[in-house]
Amino acid sequence: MRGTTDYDCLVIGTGICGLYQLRRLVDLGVSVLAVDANSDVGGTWFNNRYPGCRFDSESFTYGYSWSPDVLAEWSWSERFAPQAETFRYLSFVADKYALRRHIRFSTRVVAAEWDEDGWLWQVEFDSGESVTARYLLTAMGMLSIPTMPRLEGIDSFEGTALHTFHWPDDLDYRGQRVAVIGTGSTGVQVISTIASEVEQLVVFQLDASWCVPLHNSAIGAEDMDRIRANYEEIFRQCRESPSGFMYRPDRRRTKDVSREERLAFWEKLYAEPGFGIWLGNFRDVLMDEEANSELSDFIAGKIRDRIDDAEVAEILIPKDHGFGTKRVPLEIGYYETYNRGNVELVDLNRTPIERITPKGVLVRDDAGGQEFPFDLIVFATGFDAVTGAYDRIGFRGVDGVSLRDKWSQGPETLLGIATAGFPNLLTVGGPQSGSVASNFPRGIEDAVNWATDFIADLAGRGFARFEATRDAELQWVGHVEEFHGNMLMSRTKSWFNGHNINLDREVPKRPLVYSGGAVRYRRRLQEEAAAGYPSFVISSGLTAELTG
Ligand code: NA7
Repeated sequence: MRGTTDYDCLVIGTGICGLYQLRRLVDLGVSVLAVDANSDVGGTWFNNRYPGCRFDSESFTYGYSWSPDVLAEWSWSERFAPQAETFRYLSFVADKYALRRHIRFSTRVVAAEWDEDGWLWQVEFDSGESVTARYLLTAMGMLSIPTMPRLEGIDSFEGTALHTFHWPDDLDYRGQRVAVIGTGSTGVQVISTIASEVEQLVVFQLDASWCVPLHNSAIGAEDMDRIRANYEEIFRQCRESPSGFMYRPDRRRTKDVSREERLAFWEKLYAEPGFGIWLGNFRDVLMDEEANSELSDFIAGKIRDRIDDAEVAEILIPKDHGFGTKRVPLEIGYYETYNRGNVELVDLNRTPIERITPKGVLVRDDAGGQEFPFDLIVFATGFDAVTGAYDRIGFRGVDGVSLRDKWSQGPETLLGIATAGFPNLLTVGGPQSGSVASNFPRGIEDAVNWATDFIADLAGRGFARFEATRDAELQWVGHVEEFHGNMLMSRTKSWFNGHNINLDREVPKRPLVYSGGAVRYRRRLQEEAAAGYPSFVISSGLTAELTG
């Protein structure tokens, strides 16, 4: 054991991942501090308070599976719970396990430097304070750094302008003239929620999203009793599904059945709640162009059916990617919103934004330009996804190497949980892990359990330093690339691939997400542990170095 430290473990972030990680480490009996830039727990569910923000994962498959007490005591009120309820849920868990006393809130980590002499992380906060920890665990979420468009005049606007991530609780938008820029999952939720309450809503759309109905419903006391009695089976289904949801791809290929049967199957999926039409579809629809194209035509038909104005419908049908090859937003009456008299759609591919003016938004059109006046401009323009939170912290590993430099072409990780050259760092639920492209909580429970068992194992054997080997890391990155390359998703301009026009950087060359599925990911983690962690060099500092 080298230098002494303030803490055995430091956890960055107390969202759904960090809270559980904290709970496991407290339980393990190690000394642990968690820090969060926010003033309370909840991460994504603390920050995103925009109108309409809610799950599109079923509430009862998003909640933690690890606590029988929480499962017994907590009741969800809707199949897809709104943000406020999810925040309450995480707060309830924090209270129940008295986790807040281990958390330093309103504290942002700005730098983390590996000290090779002491075998410890020196972690610096925005307050200027710093602490040391033997192990550093990052639970920073994958969409925690919002990005604003780079538009001329953006600071000149005299009304209210904000990113959806920073929506204040007391913002009254009723009766106002509102712009929403961006039509991903967030924009779609905001638009359909506020349209009936504002005087005028203008939606500025770059590329359209393929949206399908959420079909939300209330969960009554009896429903909740049934869910509770069924939790074991629900979580079993999630565990056995590649997506981590209850939906499993149908074993058939699109062309295994007649066109009538396919259409009937798609009608059924379209009428059902949740992600079934995306994740429970024929097994080739997200990999085979022809299969995907036929499904896309089916969804396009649904969009046309729901919109009165044929021209507006055409603008809302994506032309640059097939259904499901980007994150599919689930919606409540989204398309019908465009049938309202107070809602207008601006296609930015035809009439791009020239600038933000003191009064509103100026677009360039054939006639020269048109200015839309607004009281409120909402930027639903997405995030510096997956690696953004890592890039914002000055991580320095062995020999002072910067993580930002190492990942400048995209992340390189071992099992999405460690990276060579950065000893004693566990990127829980991080880039290239199984949680990123699947039902997040299901994936993070696997990662947190693995990380905790790893630390317990190291402590039990008197080891104080671990580092992923470069060979094992390259193998994992190759494996991630292979699976990613098979998916049509790998070719789209989406945050899954690090595409973001608001950032001054190239699109990463390496995948940010693991597309091999949650089942395979869990198996790989388990194999690594069962084999005694052969992908790491593990050292005690007292005896000769051992390779795991
Ligand atoms: P997304 O899915 O990244 O969507 C961002 C949207 O904003 C998307 O429609 C973008 O168009 C649009 N955008 C981004 N920058 C601009 C500029 N500069 N001008 C106009 N339009 C722009 O983020 P969300 O917050 O909706 O969803 C993130 C995840 O949260 C979601 O996937 C769920 O997992 C929960 P583009 O697509 O680039 O053409």
